[in-house]
Amino acid sequence: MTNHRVGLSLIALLIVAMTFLEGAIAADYTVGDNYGWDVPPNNSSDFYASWASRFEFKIGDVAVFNWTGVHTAAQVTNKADFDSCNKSSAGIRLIGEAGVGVPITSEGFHYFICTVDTHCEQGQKVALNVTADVSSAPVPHPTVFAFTMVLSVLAIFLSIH
Ligand SMILES: *[C@@H]1O[C@H](CO)[C@@H](O)[C@H](O)[C@H]1NC(C)=O
Ligand SMILES: *[C@@H]1O[C@H](CO)[C@@H](O)[C@H](O)[C@H]1NC(C)=O
Ligand SMILES: *[C@@H]1O[C@H](CO)[C@@H](O)[C@H](O)[C@H]1NC(C)=O
Ligand SMILES: *[C@@H]1O[C@H](CO)[C@@H](O)[C@H](O)[C@H]1NC(C)=O
Ligand SMILES: *[C@@H]1O[C@H](CO)[C@@H](O)[C@H](O)[C@H]1NC(C)=O
Ligand SMILES: [Cu+2]
Repeated sequence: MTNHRVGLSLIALLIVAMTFLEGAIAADYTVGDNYGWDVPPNNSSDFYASWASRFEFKIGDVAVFNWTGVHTAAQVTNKADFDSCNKSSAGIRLIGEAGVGVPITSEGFHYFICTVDTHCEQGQKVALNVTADVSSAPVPHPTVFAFTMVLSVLAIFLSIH
């Protein structure tokens, strides 16, 4: 077994370890914690802003919108439409059923509103400030992960032969 091969397999193992680690670092955030996604309590229009300010969202995180009753989670593309609760915003995207998880795949602000009645105007809206921290890069695509695994196994195989 040459030093060269030992080095190669160590690098491969490191890549595998980092791949797992990156997956582990990505976090799920239930918007509003136990309160969930609803018209804010006590007319506190800054409820979700103060919730969001407690976290540093990273690419790879997932925002979970959990609700009971009649609500929606919809993403709008810009701050003006977020500020004005614009339900006819160009590019508005309805997210899905209660409990839906929205993977965050890019940095910058991500804007979500409820489109039911005046819920958004009453404060059922949240802006997530997402940063691309190098220590928590995007969760690798399964294909990339599988490819890395194959390469690693190959490198280890070569190193012991
Ligand atoms: C919320 O605001 C409405 C309208 O201003 C008011 O009638 C109501 O009492 C407020 N509720 C609370 C819990 O402060
Ligand atoms: C609403 O306000 C009341 C009275 O101030 C407080 O007891 C309650 O915890 C508040 N609810 C939430 C969800 O913050
Ligand atoms: C989602 O909401 C339901 C009903 O309020 C609650 O039982 C459940 O624990 C919530 N799930 C999360 C992840 O907060
Ligand atoms: C809402 O969005 C639509 C489509 O982008 C736009 O035409 C309209 O002016 C917006 N309304 C407000 C109040 O910003
Ligand atoms: C968004 O988050 C970044 C990194 O934490 C911070 O530097 C920036 O000031 C935030 N932007 C706003 C408008 O809060
Ligand atoms: Cu709502």
